[in-house]
Amino acid sequence: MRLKKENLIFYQIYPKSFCDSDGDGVGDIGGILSKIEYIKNLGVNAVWLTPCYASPEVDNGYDISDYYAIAEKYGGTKKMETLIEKFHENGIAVVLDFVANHTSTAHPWFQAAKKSKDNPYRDYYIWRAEPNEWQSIFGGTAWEFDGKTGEYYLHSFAVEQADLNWDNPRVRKEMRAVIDFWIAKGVDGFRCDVLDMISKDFEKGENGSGPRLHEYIRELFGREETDRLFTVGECWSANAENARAFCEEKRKELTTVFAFDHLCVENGRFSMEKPALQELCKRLSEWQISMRRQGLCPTVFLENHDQPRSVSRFADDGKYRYESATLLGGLTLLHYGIPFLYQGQEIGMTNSRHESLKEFNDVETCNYARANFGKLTEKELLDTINAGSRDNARRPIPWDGKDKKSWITPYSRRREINVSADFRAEKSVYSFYRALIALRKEYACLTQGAYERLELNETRYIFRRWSAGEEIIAAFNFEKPSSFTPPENAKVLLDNYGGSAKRLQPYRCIVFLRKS
Ligand code: ISL
Repeated sequence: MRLKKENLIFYQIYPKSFCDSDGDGVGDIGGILSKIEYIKNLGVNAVWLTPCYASPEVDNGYDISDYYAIAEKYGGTKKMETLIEKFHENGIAVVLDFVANHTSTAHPWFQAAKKSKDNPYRDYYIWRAEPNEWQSIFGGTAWEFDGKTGEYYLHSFAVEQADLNWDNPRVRKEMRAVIDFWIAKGVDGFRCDVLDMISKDFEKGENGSGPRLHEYIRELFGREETDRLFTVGECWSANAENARAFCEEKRKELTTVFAFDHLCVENGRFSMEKPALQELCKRLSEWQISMRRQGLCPTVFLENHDQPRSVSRFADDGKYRYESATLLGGLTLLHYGIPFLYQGQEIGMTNSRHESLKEFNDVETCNYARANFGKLTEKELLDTINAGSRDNARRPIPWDGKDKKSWITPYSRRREINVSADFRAEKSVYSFYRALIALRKEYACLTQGAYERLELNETRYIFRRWSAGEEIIAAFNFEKPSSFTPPENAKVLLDNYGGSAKRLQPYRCIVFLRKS
């Protein structure tokens, strides 16, 4: 499969919570197979699957114990081969997750490494006699003492996720072999987990963006074997200044990056502050401008498996849920770049509300709860967790409103918000997403065309996209109604309200076309 990057439209699948085909409460490949039609019908042409390799699942698969095997509970490796084939038959490219920074401590490499200081696998990981002050992203120190050998190993995430030592050429060779193995199975690319963390800078005291980062990425993806791949690096350090270093074509590193500034995450996930929609639009717009100016192709996304639901975080998940969800769909699908939708976004799923800490599963959330128990009142603790927990994105997709066995407490609003209900509704979020994707395929100016911001203030955001002979103008009204002068000689292609465009109601999103 070889699609021009600007033409890609991704749908992200979190297999554990997508669709369960055998009733054991865990989503699986059989479930994904049964929903190919649903995915295809939406119009996307690529999927990214989060890890479903063999793993103790301390971090839901981001703690891999065998890079060469798909866990049996998901259906095993053969089933994955079938899935890749079926997606391809339907014109959908398949991107797998590549977890490069760490392995599970259950991985045979780590099991060998901790046997003794002179074990041949010792240097696959990062050991120190004395820990430094680095903190784990999931809370607490990033170093764990190993009593047997008397040294500490680095774990930037959970204790059970040991950081690999990429300065060791044998590690880099192993990781190239992993990539090549999955290429041979037919995958079209990789989403690379926390890729900017693989080179550490101990001198500067920075756990990432180290001096050899770009050398390592090139070594992985600058090869003939990897030439046709789509590669996207999850790079929290990526910004307008350094993006070129990651994804300028001639550098032979990555196709694109996931940067996070637009999601307004600087105060941490458990802050109760709700970012203004205007701020989201401002940052999205600035990212568009700087990436285009540099000839780079950005990703455009509002959700993934680590983020709360965008309708709850940036808009209104109550009275205006449909309008909010469709407006956010417009923001994702009408900008320049590669859109990524996250499962459930296409039916307007909101955050899930839970009144007991027992109903949360995510390791980061549980660590936060433990660390703050007694420091915050129970209500504060529950409120912050309900707003920010990664579990918001991980409650199983409610295909219908019925209760089923599931590995995690189900989505609290499943009876009201589910796929069957959305399909039956007069105002279907899925249908609007489908229409947006259809526009993206029909009008070349949306994929190839220029971008210009026409208006951005506390009331609304308006931009235009254009190329030879056609221009699309997209208007997004925020919470407060406003009066509007529709563009002249333009026809309405899509509208989440309908009726006169002279008054823009809360969360209205209208798309106009003007031909010249
Ligand atoms: O968003 C974050 C900071 O609070 C973290 O949740 C997140 O861990 C970070 O974005 C890195 O994410 C990736 O690597 C993690 C894994 O838990 C995430 O699911 C993954 O997307 C460790 O592999």
